[in-house]
Amino acid sequence: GHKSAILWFTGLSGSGKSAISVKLETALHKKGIHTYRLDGDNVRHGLNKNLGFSSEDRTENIRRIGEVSKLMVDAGLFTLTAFISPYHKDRDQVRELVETDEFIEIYVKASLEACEKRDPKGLYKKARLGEIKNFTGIDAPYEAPREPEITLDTTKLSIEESVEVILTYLKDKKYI
Ligand code: GGZ
Repeated sequence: GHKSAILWFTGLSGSGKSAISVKLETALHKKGIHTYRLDGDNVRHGLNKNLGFSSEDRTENIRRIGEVSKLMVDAGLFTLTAFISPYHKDRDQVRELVETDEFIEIYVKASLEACEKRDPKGLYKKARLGEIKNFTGIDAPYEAPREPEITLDTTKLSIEESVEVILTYLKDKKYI
């Protein structure tokens, strides 16, 4: 058996949140653990398609994702969320929705410089040119977690190594 929780990834665009959560999900499936992964593709195009990137909309985006994640944890799923979630207060609000051990904040740490260098979708370039406004790290803030359960420096760790760090945490804390 296992104890379900929200694995809340937070970090800049291009930090590696999605890639790590995808590989972690595969690893959990191999252990027979049921999961659900929430990311921009299945949330911002559906449930939250009326929301943009103003601070108010980001807050509402995270609030809804938090509420959905709570329902999924109640259903016994490991819920993996991969959103920038730039504000302390929004992440802390999700933390408070569930039991203390049901919220695992994972800070996917990479400098703006590193993320901008990766720029897989060319969004930083567009933001620098002013073609995208309110882009996190450029002209919108990112508040790094102060006491995350896990920090992954993706300028030093590979995706696989980051997944191993999380799996070790989950085993040590008897989630899996
Ligand atoms: C940040 C933006 C923006 C702006 C579009 N700022 O690298 P991506 O493309 O795939 O991930 C980013 C994603 C961020 O959405 P989230 O729902 O995670 O954001 S938040 O938690 O702050 O609500 C990026 C793309 O959407 N994107 N415009 N202005 N990222």
